[in-house]
Amino acid sequence: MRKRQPKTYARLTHPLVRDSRDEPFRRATWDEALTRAAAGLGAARGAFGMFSCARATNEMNYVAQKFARVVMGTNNVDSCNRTCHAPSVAGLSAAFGSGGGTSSYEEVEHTDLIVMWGSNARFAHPIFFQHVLRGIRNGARMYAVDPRRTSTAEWAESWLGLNVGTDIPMAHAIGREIIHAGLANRAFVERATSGFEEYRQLVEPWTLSLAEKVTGVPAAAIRELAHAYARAERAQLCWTLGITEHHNGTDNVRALINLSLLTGHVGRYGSGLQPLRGQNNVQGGGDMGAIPNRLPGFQDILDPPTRLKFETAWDTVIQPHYGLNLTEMFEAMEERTLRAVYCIGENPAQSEADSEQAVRRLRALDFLVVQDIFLTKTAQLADVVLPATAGWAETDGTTTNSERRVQRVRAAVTPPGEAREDIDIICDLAARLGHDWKYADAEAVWNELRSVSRDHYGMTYERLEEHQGIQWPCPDVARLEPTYLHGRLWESDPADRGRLAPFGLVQHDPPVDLTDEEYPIRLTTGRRLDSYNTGVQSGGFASPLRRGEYVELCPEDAERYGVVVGEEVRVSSRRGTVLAPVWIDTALRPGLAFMTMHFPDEVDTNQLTIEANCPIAGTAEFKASAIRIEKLPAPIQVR
Ligand SMILES: Nc1nc2c(c(=O)[nH]1)N[C@H]1C(S)=C(S)[C@@H](COP(=O)(O)OP(=O)(O)OC[C@H]3O[C@@H](n4cnc5c(=O)[nH]c(N)nc54)[C@H](O)[C@@H]3O)O[C@H]1N2
Ligand SMILES: Nc1nc2c(c(=O)[nH]1)N[C@H]1C(S)=C(S)[C@@H](COP(=O)(O)OP(=O)(O)OC[C@H]3O[C@@H](n4cnc5c(=O)[nH]c(N)nc54)[C@H](O)[C@@H]3O)O[C@H]1N2
Ligand SMILES: [Mo]
Repeated sequence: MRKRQPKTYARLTHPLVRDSRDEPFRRATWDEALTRAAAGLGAARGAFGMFSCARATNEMNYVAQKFARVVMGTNNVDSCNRTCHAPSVAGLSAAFGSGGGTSSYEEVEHTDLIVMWGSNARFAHPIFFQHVLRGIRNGARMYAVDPRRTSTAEWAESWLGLNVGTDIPMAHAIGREIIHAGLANRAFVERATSGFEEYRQLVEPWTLSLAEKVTGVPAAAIRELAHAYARAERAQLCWTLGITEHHNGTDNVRALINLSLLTGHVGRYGSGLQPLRGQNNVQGGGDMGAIPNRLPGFQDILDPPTRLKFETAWDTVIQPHYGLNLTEMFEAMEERTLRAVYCIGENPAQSEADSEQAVRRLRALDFLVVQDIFLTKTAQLADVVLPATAGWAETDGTTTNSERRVQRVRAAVTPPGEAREDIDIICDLAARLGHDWKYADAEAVWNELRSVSRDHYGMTYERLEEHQGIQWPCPDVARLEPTYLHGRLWESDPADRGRLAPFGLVQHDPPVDLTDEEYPIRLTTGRRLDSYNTGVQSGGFASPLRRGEYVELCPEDAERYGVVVGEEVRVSSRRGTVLAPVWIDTALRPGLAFMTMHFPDEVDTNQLTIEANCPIAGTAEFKASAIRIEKLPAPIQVR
């Protein structure tokens, strides 16, 4: 067996440039690198896109989107939120008008029921999971809905091991059962929602026995979850990528939200909806406007008074239409209408579905600037590489977590070499392109944001310090709002209740990449506790836990293929082939395999995944590919 050591990346310590892509990089001064970057980007006005960093601060994301909108005149700005929770934001916005998770971590400790749906929080959100465990200790019951019996599921009272991509049948059957058992919260449905009758008709065919057939979960277990959720006094429904990373991710999210509307488990202390966001600041990146359809404060670009407010504040003209999202920017590269990219702290060469295609598109750009803390595979494709300080521990500012809590972060260690803060680099580039923004420090950026975003206005740095972080919305400098959103839905006066929350009328739509005789195994991909995303940031430390990449199979499948732990096999999908050693895991069932995205330099899992995107959110179906596994011929014995 070949020994696979995860690749380690060295921190970037000085700028790198090259005259053509065939040449190696050479070290450059900041002045030369910035002049080149400004020339290359400036020449691409009208065909420019920006990827902004979900790990860097709010202040950095605010300045980055301002660079795209003011300096480059475009709304083409996005981040890895697109590969991840964009369907949650789209689904929650459609239902409630705002895309944030509705409750706080504290409420998870004071609830009666926790449903972890398509979420392996024990591995991926270990801090949040501490709150879950406290909730369980306080008497909450927990259910896990996941094709794998994950480490999270091991803590649950009941594990519903559904087939990949059958969440809508499961949710609809739960909804139907709640209605038929007379457990719907009729009063809430009437006062706060719209479209109930259509929803009732939509879910009517989804009997427990039909759902059992489609999902593979026994009818009795589905019924039990339906009754437990509807009868609970307070309930938290948490979901993550098992729901969103599908070609119909937004529909999946709507199907879950429907259950909260049916039971009134939203808008009250202890009852809510929690999409656990991915990176430390992916919530903040979107809030700061580093997305193509929203200005800072999650304000709609299509709204003329909103645009006017920002045009006045920034002395500019804002394009009156949505920009391209990350997925659409990659498509525009193919069509050659997007010619230059400024990529800050993202590694799409390894994180995009069908990575071979993504790399080909990045290579074909006229100009690529990468600003990162490591020389990633994406950076290796660039014309100019700019070394940044890390948003964590090397930079002052704020970040916003999954419960919408804005918290201060501080520079505590000296950055390596000539690395500079993201904000300073962006501002220097802006200045070279004719926009002289003067920010004394991160707080000055934050105060500019406060002046244009009502939801953030009440959060001065001083108050953030005093309260150890504050959740948005916080429009008032003297008051704090409730920890949960949408309390208005419970108001007795219809005028205070505002807009009704519509049921999502969504249909089951199985994964695009069908399994068949040639590709008989369903591959789902995700995370392990010991590694982070494309491995750039977590590859550098030794861990007894980290065992590199494997294709994980259940014992029955391993036996069927005649393979043992550590044996290298060929894994192929309709898009590509990789070699990976086998791991045997009883968390899986026959016909289901699991791989991570953590070791792309050793095993490039995303050569296998399919770029089938959710038409509403642009998120790819990372969670469902069809593969085949082939045993390699025995090596020739040399005597
Ligand atoms: N240790 C660690 N933590 C991380 C990260 C990391 O790389 N490493 N990355 C961060 C990021 S960016 C994110 S977005 C989050 C992601 O956090 P999670 O979403 O919890 O992580 P995943 O492992 O990608 O997927 C979650 C689960 O979805 C299940 N699943 C697959 N298909 C389906 C399906 O069809 N239906 C259902 N119901 N479930 C399904 C998988 O079996 C898996 O257990 O984690 C964050 N935290
Ligand atoms: N097969 C498969 N693929 C997936 C997924 C999956 O579940 N399965 N999940 C998807 C998801 S949810 C996500 S979020 C994406 C993640 O995809 P990416 O965001 O492309 O991958 P990361 O490895 O998180 O890259 C983060 C980069 O940010 C840099 N960085 C960190 N901090 C800073 C900073 O302060 N400033 C700057 N300038 N740079 C910084 C790091 O060095 C690193 O290069 O992957 C997606 N791809
Ligand atoms: Mo993510």
